[in-house]
Amino acid sequence: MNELREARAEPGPLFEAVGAALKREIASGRFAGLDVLPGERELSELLMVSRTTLRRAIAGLVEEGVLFHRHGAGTFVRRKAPHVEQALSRLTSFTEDMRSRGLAASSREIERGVFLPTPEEAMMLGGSPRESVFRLERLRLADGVPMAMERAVVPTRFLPDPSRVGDSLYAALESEGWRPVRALQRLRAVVVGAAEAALLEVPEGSAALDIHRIAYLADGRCVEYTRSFYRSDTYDFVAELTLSGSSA
Ligand code: 16G
Repeated sequence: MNELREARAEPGPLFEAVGAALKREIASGRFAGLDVLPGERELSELLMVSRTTLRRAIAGLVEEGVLFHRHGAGTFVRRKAPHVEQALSRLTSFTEDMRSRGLAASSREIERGVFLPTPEEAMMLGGSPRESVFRLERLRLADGVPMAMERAVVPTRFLPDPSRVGDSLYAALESEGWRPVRALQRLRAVVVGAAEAALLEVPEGSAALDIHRIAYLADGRCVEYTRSFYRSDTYDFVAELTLSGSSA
């Protein structure tokens, strides 16, 4: 931490110099395998600065998005998220998308169970409000970095045994013979609130894509309604456009 100590010699307010030095350390990969920053006491002793100065330096880096707080767990270094280009014309699953890019897909489950649909879900699925749905809300990660939050609902008649849904919802639907073949998707830009920001590990107020997907079987029945929030810094959705009436 010699470099951090040298921060004291830099001109300007001390907390800014400490912040800049911490940033250099992070960029050099010092905390790479660790993710969580050492505790306040340890850092302030190493830097020979007061806890107040350290706190101001850390607050500045949180504002810049270099660090983030996780309630009750400490201050973490924001990991660099993979950047993904996603064709809007292909009906693929998150697991397949990540795998095809050599990234390891994983999920953190937030909610899973069989429920009666909310009025919005029943409407989107075009079904009866009395027909139960399997609801699965997950944080989706690529190489351990949060990319999106997804809340999927599937009428239980297509998934009679939801406990068999493992890492991939589409794989489970495929094994039942109900994999969707067509989908309508609506995307719009939103700003994430505190709860989503904490899960997605982005600063509160960051931009995200709010995506609604309604997916259908070949016979036109609706099999899935999913609402997702995709981090806008990790995803580019790419659409191919052709001249109307062109045969190409
Ligand atoms: C994608 C889909 C989502 C689908 C999920 C299945 C978008 C915007 N969303 O993330 O609707 O439920 O894939 O992924 O593309 P899984 O098979 O890995 O669970």
